[in-house]
Amino acid sequence: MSEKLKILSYLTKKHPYARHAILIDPADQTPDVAAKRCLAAVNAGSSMILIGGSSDTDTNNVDATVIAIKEILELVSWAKTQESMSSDDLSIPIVLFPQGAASLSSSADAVTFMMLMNSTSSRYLIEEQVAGAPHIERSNIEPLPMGYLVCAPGGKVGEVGKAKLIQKDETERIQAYALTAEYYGFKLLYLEAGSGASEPVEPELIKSARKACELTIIVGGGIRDGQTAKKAVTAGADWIITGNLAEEYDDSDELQRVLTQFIEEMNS
Ligand code: 1GP
Repeated sequence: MSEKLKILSYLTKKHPYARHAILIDPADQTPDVAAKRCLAAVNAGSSMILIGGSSDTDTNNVDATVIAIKEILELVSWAKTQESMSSDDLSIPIVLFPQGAASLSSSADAVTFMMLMNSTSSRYLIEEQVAGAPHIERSNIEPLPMGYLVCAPGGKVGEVGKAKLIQKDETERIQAYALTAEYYGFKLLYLEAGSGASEPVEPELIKSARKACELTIIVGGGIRDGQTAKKAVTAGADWIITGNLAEEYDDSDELQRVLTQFIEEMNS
């Protein structure tokens, strides 16, 4: 298998259960705090670390955050090897989820190479991607082809990305987008309600997208507890992303407990 498809195959591999990823916004926390939160998440059973935000991220803060997270995970992984324990559970990919070409870091493992499909701006449909592609090629980070759809309420990313939001009852519209994503050759489809959204993506929208395509479906925005995550999983989500949830906890042990319960509940 090509080295470049390593993370994509990890993400798209069919699992009997849904997986959780923690989203770290480098604009909201120091690299040190981000690293501690990621360690708690990995210990709780999270399967990926996403790094991104819809404003105030740049190569500097993204790079510093990725490096701090890598260091803490490598340290723990090394300690486990010394104790002859398996370190498999710690080979968790660090994936950029960038707001644009200016917030890339060559230290990450991969980047969601995405089209904000329901944007009305050519900037988010194609221009940022063209600006970022040569940087990705030079850094040797793996691009993950992804369709990105912002659903109501949409939040900041909906505004910044000039999205024509997918409303709760627009099941046919989301099906058409899911098909389009598949026809374009994307492998992942991210259904986003916006970070900190008052309501998550409507489960009927997830169901419709699930019916329309075979893509790996990622759902995030406004998910704060395991029961809400479970509804998204039952509707067809393969991955659940939470960002704000972890930011509520400064104590790593408490965060680990909360996320352990969250992951258990979402697959119960
Ligand atoms: C935002 O979907 C993510 O891009 C996560 O949202 O911060 O609301 O968990 P929350």
